[in-house]
Amino acid sequence: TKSLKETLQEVIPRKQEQLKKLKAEHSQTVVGDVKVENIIGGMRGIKAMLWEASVLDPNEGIRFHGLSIPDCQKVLPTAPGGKEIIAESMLWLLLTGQVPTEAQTRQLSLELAEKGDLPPFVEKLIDSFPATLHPMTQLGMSVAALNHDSLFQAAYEKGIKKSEYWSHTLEDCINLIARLPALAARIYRNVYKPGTPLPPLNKDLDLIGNYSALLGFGDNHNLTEYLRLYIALHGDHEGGNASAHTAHLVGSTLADPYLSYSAALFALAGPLHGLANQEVLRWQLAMQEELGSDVSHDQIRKYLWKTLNSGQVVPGYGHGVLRNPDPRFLALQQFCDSRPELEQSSIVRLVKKTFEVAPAVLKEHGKTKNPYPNVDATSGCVLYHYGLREFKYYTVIFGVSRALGALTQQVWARALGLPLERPKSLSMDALEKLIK
Ligand code: FAM
Repeated sequence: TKSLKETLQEVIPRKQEQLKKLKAEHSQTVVGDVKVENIIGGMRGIKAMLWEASVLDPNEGIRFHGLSIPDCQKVLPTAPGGKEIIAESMLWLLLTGQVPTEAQTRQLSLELAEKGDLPPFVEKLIDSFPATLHPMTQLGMSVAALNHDSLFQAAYEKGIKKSEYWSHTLEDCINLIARLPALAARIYRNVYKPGTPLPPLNKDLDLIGNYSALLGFGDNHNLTEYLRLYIALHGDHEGGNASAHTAHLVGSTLADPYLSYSAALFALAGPLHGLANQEVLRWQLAMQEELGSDVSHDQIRKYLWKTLNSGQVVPGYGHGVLRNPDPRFLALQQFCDSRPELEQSSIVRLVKKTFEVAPAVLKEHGKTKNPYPNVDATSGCVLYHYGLREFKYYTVIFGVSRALGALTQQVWARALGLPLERPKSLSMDALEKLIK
């Protein structure tokens, strides 16, 4: 079976050709205009960067090389004995644009398990963090420290041709993804279950099968399957979201993938981005605390207005691009609908009931361009139901996942020879001079 690298060796020249043609024939073609509202509004909606693996349609949601989430659930290989898509088959699709065979998927799982051990100094670094240091800070610092072993950086210092950047980058990316389960699970064990043993990586398991086992949930088949789906779905969401864009920008300076992804994790740690899944649980549990476990639509409506009138956002709702319910939200809800014990879970039911009233409230409130749920509105409730209750850890799981998309782009940005990113900034005075 053709390896990931051999498959990329075939695909990359075709995409390089496509870029060359675009440059030759269209570099001066205008694709949109820039208004003052874009400059002062966080560059919302400006078409300004290349990102190969996925494109986000405001109404339809994400497509990975043209495949919707239901398409992926039909064609991407699962774990042995599992039903949900897994990190390895999603990573293969993101990187190559092709659906891997079962054999290629198993080969990649084995390679990741073989490369998953942490350097002792990183284990000591993680063990030195106080349990009060936020898990996302610990994750970002530990990923940065792994740059100690960056093959791209070592090769770059020796002097390599631009045409070789992508293969050294790929090696770093595979090594980093392989190490995320041990890294993220060690943080979880230190903060929440100090002293419990961490099992060695199991060569017969997929990446997230190992991650679930290291978290101590290996015997919970449903939670392991949920983590597989959760991590496959959160892997990539176009290039402009804060974590993906950060990795892309930092990588464009030829900082290695470890430094680039570490930077991305600190973007993910923001409450308006990845930390929202923590904030959703905090908000849902506070609502349950106040209203009891069998909450009516009207009580939820009142609670939503209380949140809004106190000047807070409703976490898990709204989106910078989406203008419909997030298909990732719908896919995770489907996971719940297909499992009776989840249908009866009070926290899962509360998320569902909130979805039945929140859009109308946000529409009436009148500010949110997208009054519908994003993936964070539901991603944590199943973890909570199955006993992974430490919701300050939830964004770390998101951080394990987002590596799939952000690191895919590191390989492609190097393979396409994309330059250093450097948009033009203006002061308000300069802007006023420009528009007068
Ligand atoms: N609840 C209350 N107000 C909201 C809101 C929400 N869920 N979403 C947006 N708004 C407000 C927003 O604060 C802004 O108000 P101001 O003019 O007073 O600043 C107004 O509506 C227009 O904002 P927008 O254009 O609709 O949204 P943005 O593109 O500026 O921001 C989000 C997008 C996601 C940051 C925003 O919807 C939000 O804060 N959502 C809640 C936090 C959240 O769920 N984030 C996770 C997003 C998820 F996709 C992810 O990255 N993991």
